[in-house]
Amino acid sequence: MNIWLINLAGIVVMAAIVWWFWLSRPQARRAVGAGPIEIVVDGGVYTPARVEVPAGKPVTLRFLRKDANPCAEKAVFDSLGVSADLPLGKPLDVTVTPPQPGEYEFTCQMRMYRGTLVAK
Ligand SMILES: [Cu+2]
Repeated sequence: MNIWLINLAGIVVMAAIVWWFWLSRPQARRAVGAGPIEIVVDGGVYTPARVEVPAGKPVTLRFLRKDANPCAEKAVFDSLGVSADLPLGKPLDVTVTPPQPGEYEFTCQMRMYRGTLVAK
């Protein structure tokens, strides 16, 4: 095979990896209801990855981690000063209070898993 073609294939794969982990924007969205909001941690994505919540009120997110990869072991709400260790296969409730309307990101410690709290 042509060496340039091989290089090109490598670049395409790297671009796809960069896009998947750092650039893609999750579209899933769910409005808050009563009780904890379940978020599944698996396959490199939080499901749902976008959660609408009321601003100024405590909201409980129930993380269910199915991914054994150490990459998935933390949920960090950087802007809210909250960090949680997620047990594998066991739900963990994390309560946060977004102080005002806006978007609050939550991620794994390496920022590969990424989700957004949308406070309204
Ligand atoms: Cu990670």
